[in-house]
Amino acid sequence: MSKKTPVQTLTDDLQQGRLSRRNFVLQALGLGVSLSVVGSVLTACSGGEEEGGGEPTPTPGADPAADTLEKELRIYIWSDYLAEDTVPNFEKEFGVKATVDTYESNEELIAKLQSGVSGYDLVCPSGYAITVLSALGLIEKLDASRIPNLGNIAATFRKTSFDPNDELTVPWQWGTTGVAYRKDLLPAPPDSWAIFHDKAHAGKMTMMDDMRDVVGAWLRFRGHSLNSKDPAQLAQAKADAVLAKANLQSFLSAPVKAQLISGDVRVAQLWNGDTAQAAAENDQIAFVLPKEGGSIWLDAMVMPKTAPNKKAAHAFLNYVLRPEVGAAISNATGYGTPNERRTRARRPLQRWRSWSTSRILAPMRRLGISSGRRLRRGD
Ligand code: SPD
Repeated sequence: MSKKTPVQTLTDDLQQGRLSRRNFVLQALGLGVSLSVVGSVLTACSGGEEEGGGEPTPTPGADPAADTLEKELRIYIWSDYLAEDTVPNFEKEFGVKATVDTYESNEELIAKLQSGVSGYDLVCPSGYAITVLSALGLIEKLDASRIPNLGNIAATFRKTSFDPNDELTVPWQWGTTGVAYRKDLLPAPPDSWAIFHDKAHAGKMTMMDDMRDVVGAWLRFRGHSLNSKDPAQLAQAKADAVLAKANLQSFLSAPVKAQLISGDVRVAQLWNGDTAQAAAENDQIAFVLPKEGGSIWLDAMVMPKTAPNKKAAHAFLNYVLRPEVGAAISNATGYGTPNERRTRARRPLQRWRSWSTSRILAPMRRLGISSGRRLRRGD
């Protein structure tokens, strides 16, 4: 009889109710299991124990404007994920001084929150990272009565796998992961993840500093699900990733934009919006979803349990859900807004015409991945 690995034992203990979700996460991370795998196991074993780590801290008053806000707000968010005036306009209108710090990966964010001393009021993880933060009891339920603009969110972005009861999250932006490339430095657009195995571009390519997206790309390359837990499929994805690594300049996410613009990098695994931002600086930059498929993801704002300024945090969430504020963020970032309320402010989105949702999602539809249904983690 084959012996169980420590991870299988943990998973069995979680499934059989011998281990709490929180202890599962702590022990699995201690064994070096990646966040994305931890998130997948938690989602697969969801049900029973309540997510969100218990009762919310009460926030008095039903009217968001009824009581005085704290004077400060601290936000921790991905780089290049706000419009220039999003925070200054909030500060002016609400009399709150806001600080924004940035990170480049979900792992960086989770490590900061696990340290227990972040002092942040709002953070913006991707779906699978929210599952992990929730199981660790690090995030707080939101007080919906303080966010009347929740009604502006399209149904597609509600009741997600990582927040099935809409208690923890306010969706921020959604996008896709594919390949950014320099049209003038390649003979033809790369149409497959195989480009990263091509020695002809060795030293001129990067993949992202993102375990889920890198492993996901190589799983898709072989026709497997992004959520595969099959050991043989994962071993093959690892072998493909190691093969690609020999050709990579580095593993780099948003900061690769500067190298794409300069031409130091000509092929980069990247998100559509960051690619659009780079293309605004250099029109030789384009984006493609490989024929094997990429990923579609959703990032959402959540409030850490330790947030010192909870009322100001709720006020900010309600503010960014105004249609014109959401549209301005999308205009600046090139990503999709989950806000479905129409606004004239959406017109400038034409700036991103070639990056439009329908254009980007067309190849996904051909692969049977439709934007018209609720998002599931890893779709
Ligand atoms: N510049 C902001 C990019 C945000 C990307 N978040 C998505 C991560 C998907 N793994």
